[in-house]
Amino acid sequence: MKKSDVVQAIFRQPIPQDPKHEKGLAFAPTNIALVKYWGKRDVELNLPVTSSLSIALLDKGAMTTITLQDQAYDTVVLNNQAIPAHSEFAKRISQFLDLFRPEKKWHVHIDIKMNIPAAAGLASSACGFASLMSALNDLFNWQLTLRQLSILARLGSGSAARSFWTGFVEWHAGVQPDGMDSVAEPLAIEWPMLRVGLLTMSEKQKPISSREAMQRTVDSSILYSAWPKKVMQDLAILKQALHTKNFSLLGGTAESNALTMHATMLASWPAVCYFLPETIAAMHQIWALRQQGMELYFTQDAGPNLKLLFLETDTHHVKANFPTVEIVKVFE
Ligand code: 2P0
Repeated sequence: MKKSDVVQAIFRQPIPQDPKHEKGLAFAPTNIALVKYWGKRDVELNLPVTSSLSIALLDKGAMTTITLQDQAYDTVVLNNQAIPAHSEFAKRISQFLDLFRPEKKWHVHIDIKMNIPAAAGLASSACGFASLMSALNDLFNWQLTLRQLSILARLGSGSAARSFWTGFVEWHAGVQPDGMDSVAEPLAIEWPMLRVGLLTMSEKQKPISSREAMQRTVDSSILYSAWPKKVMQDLAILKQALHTKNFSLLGGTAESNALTMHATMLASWPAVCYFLPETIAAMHQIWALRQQGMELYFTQDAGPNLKLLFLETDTHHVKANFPTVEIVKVFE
């Protein structure tokens, strides 16, 4: 099954190619997985081995503007910087656009503004592809549903499937080979006291992309066989924590899930290690604070930075212990 087959199955008719507005514009929030997506059962369609569950960061994400242009190529600007056409990033975007223009009749100028560090493990591809997909939908007035947008954005980047909603979002792994059931949906649970703290150790480009690291883990880590079981358990416990508003259970489950994911990576060969000395030092600081009774947990994605998880009542403690932390509300 190819990506273009999925696009065809969703549109069911020739894709409308006439823009309805001068510009397509959309914002998508980035999302932080509390139970992670790590490993694909279908590399072409970005179909995951397991389901995952994330929380959206309300006002952190990507704003994408698409304008048609009278050129035979696309241009991409990220945070006011032109991206070279031959770069991996620009090629990935153009190939994604090709799915929606079988005859290559149109080309676009894409302006992406992200208020998160790109490629430092802060899910920039998630909000990037989600906002790109929504902006295309806006430009051509395709009137796709959020479910359809989630499936289509997943073809660009797996975690983008979860970036169409705020709050808690579950991406169902699905079982169908065409991935029509591998779609995200929001959970009807709010937790206004919940806070996420972004603890940035490095904004440098990561040493290995999450896509490559994920594949290497699946291909070479002996620990990977335990991962689906761990995710299944953690998803059940996390949902229980959400329903009962048990913060220790939420924090502990998210932290343990992230550490297990990184353990599977460390057992890959060559080893995938996203920890910097500063990452480990911060972990020890968090564990020491927990020993003193503070309800503070962390999660970590494919980068050296940590995301702190805590409740509003601990905000001043967190700020006092981590002066550089950027605190983000996750509910209005
Ligand atoms: C997640 N990550 O659940 C996990 C945890 C990183 C660590 O999804 O190849 O950029 O585009 O499907 O979505 C990052 O991987 O990978 C990711 P592709 P993606 O958030």
